[in-house]
This record gives sequence, C-alpha cells and structure tokens, in this order.
Amino acid sequence: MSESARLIVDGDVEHPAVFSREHLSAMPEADRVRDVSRFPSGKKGDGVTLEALLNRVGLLPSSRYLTLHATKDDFHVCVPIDAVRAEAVVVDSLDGRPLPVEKGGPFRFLLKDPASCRLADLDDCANVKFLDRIEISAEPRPDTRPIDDDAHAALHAAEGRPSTHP
Ligand SMILES: Nc1nc2c(c(=O)[nH]1)N[C@H]1C(S)=C(S)[C@@H](COP(=O)(O)O)O[C@H]1N2
Ligand SMILES: [Mo]
Repeated sequence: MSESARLIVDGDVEHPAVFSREHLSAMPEADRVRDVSRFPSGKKGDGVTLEALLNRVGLLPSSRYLTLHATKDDFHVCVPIDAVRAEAVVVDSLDGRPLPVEKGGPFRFLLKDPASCRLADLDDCANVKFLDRIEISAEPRPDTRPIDDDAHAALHAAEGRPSTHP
C-alpha cells in the first residue's frame, strides 16, 4: 500500500503533479519538517512544507483556494491558500517509515499552529487524514467538515474519538 501511495496536487496550477512518499521524503532538507510533535497538535512524524509543494506546481494568479481531499472516507476541507501556506505541513513519515493509516497516513495535512491562522475554520478539524489530493481553485469547493456540535459529535464517535472537541 505504502509503495503505491500518491499525493496529487492539481487544479489551477502551472504544472499539476503526483508525488510519491519517496519523492516527498527525498526533498531538500529546507523543505522537510522534522518532528511535527513540536507543534501544538502533538501529532507525530516528519513531513514536507505545503509551501514546497505549491512552489513545485506553480500557483496561477487565479489560485485562491486549496481543497484537501480524502477519498478514503469522503472528507474534504476547503481553505484560502493565503491563510495556510506558511502554516501547513504534509506529514508523510513516522520513524523513517510510511505514516500508518491509524495515524491518518499515508499522507496527513497538519496546521503547525491552528490558533495563529486567526481564522475560525482553521482548527484541528482541518488536519485532513488519508490526504490523497490537494486541489487548487479560484472559487471555494464543497467542505464536508461538521458544522455544528451534534454533527461533530457524530463524526468523532465514528472516528472512535471522544465526542468533545479538542
Ligand atoms: N479524512 C479525514 N480527516 C479528518 C477527519 C475525518 O473524519 N476524516 N476528521 C477531522 C476532525 S473533525 C478532527 S478534530 C481531526 C481529528 O484528528 P485525530 O483523529 O488525529 O485526533 O481530524 C480531522 N481530519
Ligand atoms: Mo474536529
């Protein structure tokens, strides 16, 4: 499974791309983020900056939104690129191995410091697990995050987490 894991970055970009874990983990050290447990979410692993991925595909003047797609469980989060581009990491490894599915792998989006993003919709809920596609667009795309406490409690129960929000 990990051998075939791919992350697509496409949409309103100059050069749509498909990244393998091997490709991501071999990126220059300046693009790598070591030990994401330093950040407030406390999640573990290593990854690559969102900025590095965006620089490789090349944003267009019309590129304003980024949608994080998890096909596995049909979960989708759409946020303005400017709000997250300096804040986000795609976690791809844990202890030098593929990020396990129990940790949201093979690829997981992670906001380094959701609070500093200063946007109400940038919290732990935006840390998309099983990420397989980052779609860039001019207009917002549908976002499937729970919108109220009941919907949230139901999702968290399905995830096997406590129903209270972190
Ligand atoms: N693919 C996917 N990613 C997801 C979710 C989900 O249901 N599916 N839930 C989100 C929500 S609402 C929260 S609060 C966090 C929970 O992360 P955790 O399971 O690592 O604690 O994951 C987010 N990422
Ligand atoms: Mo959440």
